[in-house]
Amino acid sequence: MAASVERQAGAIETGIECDAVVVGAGFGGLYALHKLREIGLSVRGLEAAPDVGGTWYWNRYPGARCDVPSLFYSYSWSPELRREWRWTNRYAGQEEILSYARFAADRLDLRKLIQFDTKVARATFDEKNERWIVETDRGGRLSARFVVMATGGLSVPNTPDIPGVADFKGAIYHTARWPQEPVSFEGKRVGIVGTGSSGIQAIPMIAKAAKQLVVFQRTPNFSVPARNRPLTDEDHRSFDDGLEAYLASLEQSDFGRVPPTAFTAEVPPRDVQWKHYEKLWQDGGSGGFLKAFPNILVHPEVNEVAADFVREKIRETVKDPEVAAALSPEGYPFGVKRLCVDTDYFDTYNRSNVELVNLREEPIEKITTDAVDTAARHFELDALVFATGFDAVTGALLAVDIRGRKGVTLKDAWSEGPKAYLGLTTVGFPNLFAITGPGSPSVIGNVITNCEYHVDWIAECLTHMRRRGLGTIEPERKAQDDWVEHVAEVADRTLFPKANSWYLGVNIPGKPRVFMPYIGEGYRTTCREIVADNYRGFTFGTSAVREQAAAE
Ligand code: N01
Repeated sequence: MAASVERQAGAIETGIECDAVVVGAGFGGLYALHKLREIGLSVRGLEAAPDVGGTWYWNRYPGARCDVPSLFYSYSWSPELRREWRWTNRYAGQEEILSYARFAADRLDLRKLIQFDTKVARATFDEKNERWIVETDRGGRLSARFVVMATGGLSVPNTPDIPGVADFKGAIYHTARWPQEPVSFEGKRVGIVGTGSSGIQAIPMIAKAAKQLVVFQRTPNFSVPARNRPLTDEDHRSFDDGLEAYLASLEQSDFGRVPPTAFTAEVPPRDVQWKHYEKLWQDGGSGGFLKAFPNILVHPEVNEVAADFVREKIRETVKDPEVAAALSPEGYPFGVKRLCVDTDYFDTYNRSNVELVNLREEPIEKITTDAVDTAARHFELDALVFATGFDAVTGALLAVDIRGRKGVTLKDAWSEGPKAYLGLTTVGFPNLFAITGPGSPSVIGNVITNCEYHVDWIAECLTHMRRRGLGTIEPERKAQDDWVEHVAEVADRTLFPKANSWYLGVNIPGKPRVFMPYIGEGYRTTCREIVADNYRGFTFGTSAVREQAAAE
């Protein structure tokens, strides 16, 4: 394998030959570049944005903040990075997380490997030469044995096609494509569509700045308080004291949101649950809630108590009972759409400049030059914010025209839903890896450590291939089908499919309704066992050996 290829600053890359192309320079892509270079591969990164950071580059809307505690939302693999970086808040804001990504890229000297402002348009597998030809929107063309898609599970924004939106003369923003320059809402009448995690974070901040804020809500969401605060020396000390155990637990971690005990655990008495939820509410954060009882995401009776608890909190917080009722999620279980974490979200509806519009009762009919018209009312606005989410998990993978063996497109291969063995590889697309792809824990839990695990797995696999002179890897059809079935079966045993969430792709018109993340326990154990069993379920090609031998 060739030595590392460095980028010529500003040049449009063409004719580059390398071992691996890494698409995306978020946390997954940056670590992939580092790790693959470390094992001796020549690597090249391509990134659509002008900078590193991935989702944290784009999602710079007011209030954007992580809901995984920052001490854990960090690379776990590097003691140096850990020593040299000090988080300031329990939950880091977007700016600080982006600074951390920049710090990691600089400290690891990765920028020279990345071509920024460059989108991958097409990746075609050249069967004869067993290489991927990667073409960019800037006319670049690279050839690589391996392609690592580190394109992120939440990176392609979803903007609903509301009649008249193109006529709106005021400013239009999407939370996932927020401008670089400061946005001022002072003195403005602002409308916001969407009350998922992004909307729930942005609404309190916009409400403080705007003259008037109209929230267009289709589905109320469960949300719990973040109780963000500055980290103290004691917090850092206690994290450091527990570090060894945390790293060991990651190694053993099975990620799963639904533990094996979920199906046998007893139903705890309502008052026991209520008391526990009260403590969790005061502590803040979503992690405790989702693990409060082993069967909380499986047993409807247990789940309903958590749902009642949050509804009660909404009633206690929101002064107008009608608004409180409209904000209360009903008809789907607690925690099976991504649980939101907020700062003063429900309290914001007590402000006199904030109005909630319940789209279940009065759907949006059209947008005009200066207003949003619902079935019942006319709202004149100066600016509109779409907090309408993403084409999640598969969106960024399918946005690239990927063609595998016999010219089959990934779009066709996944027309009935994504099919990937362990969420990493797909039949017919040799040497193409997805980091946090569908059928892996992907967007569940701590995405940074999920990414790290996939990168380590891929690096180990490529080392294995090099040692044995293997040319290609791809899954066997049966192994892939069995895994896809297993992912669905695990989800079907839980309450997750009972909500119309982006986990199922239902937010995107025409997207097959398939539960995309793997939510069972045992993911890492399964991956380890498969490797130990000589990569059970994978087929390796050996033609590169012959090529190499011929060349020598
Ligand atoms: O997107 P969402 P998000 N008309 O899909 C509504 C991560 N994240 O960007 O539910 C009217 O959750 C839609 O309504 P409905 C996190 O994983 C993390 O908020 O489809 N409304 C919903 O209310 C999160 O889950 C953090 O009925 C329309 C909203 O738009 C994921 O990103 C922060 C509509 C979309 O909610 C996505 O969150 C932010 C229409 N036509 C994001 N179309 C943290 O770490 C859609 N909606 C804290």
